[in-house]
This record gives sequence, structure tokens and C-alpha cells, in this order.
Amino acid sequence: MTTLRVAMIGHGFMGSAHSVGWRQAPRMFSLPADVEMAVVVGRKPEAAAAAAEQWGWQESASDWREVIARDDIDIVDVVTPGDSHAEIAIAALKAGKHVLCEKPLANSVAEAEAMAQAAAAATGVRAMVGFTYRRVPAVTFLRDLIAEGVVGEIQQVRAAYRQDWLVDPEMPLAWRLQKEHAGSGALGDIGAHAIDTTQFVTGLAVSAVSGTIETIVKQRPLLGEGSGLSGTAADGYGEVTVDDVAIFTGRLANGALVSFEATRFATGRKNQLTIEVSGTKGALAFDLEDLNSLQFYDRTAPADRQGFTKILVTEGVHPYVSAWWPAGHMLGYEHGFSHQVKDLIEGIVDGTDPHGTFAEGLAVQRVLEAVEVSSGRESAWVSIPGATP
Ligand code: SOE
Repeated sequence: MTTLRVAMIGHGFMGSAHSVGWRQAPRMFSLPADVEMAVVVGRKPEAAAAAAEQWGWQESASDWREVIARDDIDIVDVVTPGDSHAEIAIAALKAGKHVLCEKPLANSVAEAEAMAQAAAAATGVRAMVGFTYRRVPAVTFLRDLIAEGVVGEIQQVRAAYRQDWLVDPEMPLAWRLQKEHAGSGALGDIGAHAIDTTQFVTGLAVSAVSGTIETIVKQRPLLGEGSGLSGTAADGYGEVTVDDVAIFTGRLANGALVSFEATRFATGRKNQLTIEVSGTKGALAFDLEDLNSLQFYDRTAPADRQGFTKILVTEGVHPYVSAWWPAGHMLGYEHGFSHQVKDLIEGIVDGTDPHGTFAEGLAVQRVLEAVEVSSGRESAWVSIPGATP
């Protein structure tokens, strides 16, 4: 059997989640290749060495260019902040490596276009963007049910990704709050998931948007220790240069409307991605805070038996589930990362692109940019006489 050796560039929160995927997938699924966690790369040698030790990477390194040039590396997994995705992913593709890149694909449409072109030009090489929630069994199953026609013609969608970690004004200015590193704020970080999940489950592209993005807390303490979502504050304040909240309307290719929301200010909502797809024959709803189930409403059921019912997506017949525990045993946040690895390894061995292609990442990037353009236009707002502040 072939052995595929992986280099992971970056080792923050997403690096930990991806490491769990690389470690678990070969143990839980019968993969068509052996996978070796070869090297983890980070700018600070000590921190990279600690990540290697914690997750079981064979070695650590500090120069991603040197690692990409190595002949004994087959797959490059990019889990750095968005500002380096394009440079690393394109270099890896040109070096003939398969690439898994965290979402959003890039920080701009121009970068995402270059990445999609590099992926298309790289023969015999697979490229995948890490829209992990596609591979939560309930989300994959929701997609399958829609494709089977259980909701009929899609007439309306509601998609929201809501967190509350920025409600505290003393939460420090981590890279996710700086445009030069993150590209955008709630919009790109979590709105990208809401957009991608909508396009994935409906099979329909978002063709137009109209919306508003807003920064609620405009200055925050500078970051001291740590990074990402769990840093501590240092002395002094700095400017938040990305949005905290994005609320927008989208139109799907079939004409249906979508209400989108992406926020880090939904007090009490910790990590809630919800989607509800309403159609002529029924409706399906998913909530990440209850990720082992779906809600299904069947309009064709007898009138005296109608109402949303809960489907437990925990059985061997459901996507990905049979590889894990006996039926009925729950899965969690981290399992999607193993499913992503499984599909990528199968795609590499079969020579087919697993879904979540760079072209799909580019499509999401175009929607993100369109929301920002729309938000900059005052004409999106029509004032109500007598109610204007
Ligand atoms: C932080 O907002 C974050 O970790 C996102 O970056 C992830 O994509 C999402 O899975 C959870 O929240």
C-alpha cells in the first residue's frame, strides 16, 4: 500500500483540530493508503516542537519552503492565518504536493482565483478546502435528503453562524480581528461556513447578495500571551479592522432567498451554525449545538401528524457513522476533521477531487467580497421617515 506523508504548516487551534483528524482517520477508517504525520511547521522552533510532541508528528521544522521542497512529503496541510494561505498553497501545488487548506480559502478574491488556477493547473494533484462542517454526518445527510427531493423545490433558506466570544470588550486583539491577517471578521471566519453550507446542501450557488457588516467594539487591548481565541491582554489598545457582525440577504440560482447572519456578538450562542431549508414538500433544519440530529418536517404527511420531527443521525446507515462507535453513540466537533482526511486520502488514491474544491472555496470568497461591496453602499438602506436616528 502507498504511504502518504503529511506536512502541516501552522499549529494553532486549527492545527490541533487537523492533527486529531490525521491521527484518528487512519485508525477508524480503512483507508486505501498509509498516512504518516511527518512534520509540523511553525515559525517558533520551540512551539513547533511542542506541537509535534503533543500530537505525535515525527518532527518539527521552522521553514515551510524547505519542507515543501522535500521529496518525502506528499501532502501539505495549511492551517496558518489567511494571509499566508495563497503563498503556501500555490508553492505546494507547484511542487507537486496535494493540498488541504483551511477556510476561508484566502483573504481576497484575487488570491483565491490564483489558488484555484494553481489547483486546476497541477496535474495529478488534489486540492481541498477545509469546510469541515460539510462532513458532520447530519450535514452530509441533510444534503443527501435534499438531493433525494424530500423538501421538494427549495423556496427559502435561513443560515446563521453565531458566536459570542467578542461580547467582552476586553477580549484582546488577536489575529482574527486584524484585516491584514484575517481578511475579514465574522464574515470570513464563520459567515464563510454559513455560505458554504448553504451552497453545499442545496446544490445551488448564491448569485447575489445585499447586506451590512459592522464593527461593534472598535478598539481592543493588544494581545499579550497566546493567540487566537484564548489570548491574554497586554498594555495598550489597538484598532479592530474587521467586522464583528455581518447580516445579509442572498439569492440562490433558482431564485430562492436566503437570510444569512454571521456574528461574534450573539450573547449566549457559543458556536451555533444553523441552517433551515424550506421547500414545497417539506423542510430540514440543522443546529451545530445539537449536531447528532436533524429536524424534518414532511408536508406530505397526514394533516393530523404534521410537525417537525427529530432524526437522530447516529446510525450505521448515516454518512461516516459506521466507522465509529456502535449505533446510537454520539459524535462531536472533532470528527469532521477525520472525515475530511478520509475523503482527501480516498480522492488522492482514486485520482478524483473530493468535494470542497478550491473552485468551491473561490465561489465562497466571491460571495464574501460581494457582501463587503454591498455593505459599503448607502443605497442598501432606505430610511423610515420619523424613525431615523
Ligand atoms: C473561530 O471563530 C472558529 O474557530 C472558526 O475559525 C472555525 O472555522 C469554526 O469552526 C469555529 O470557530
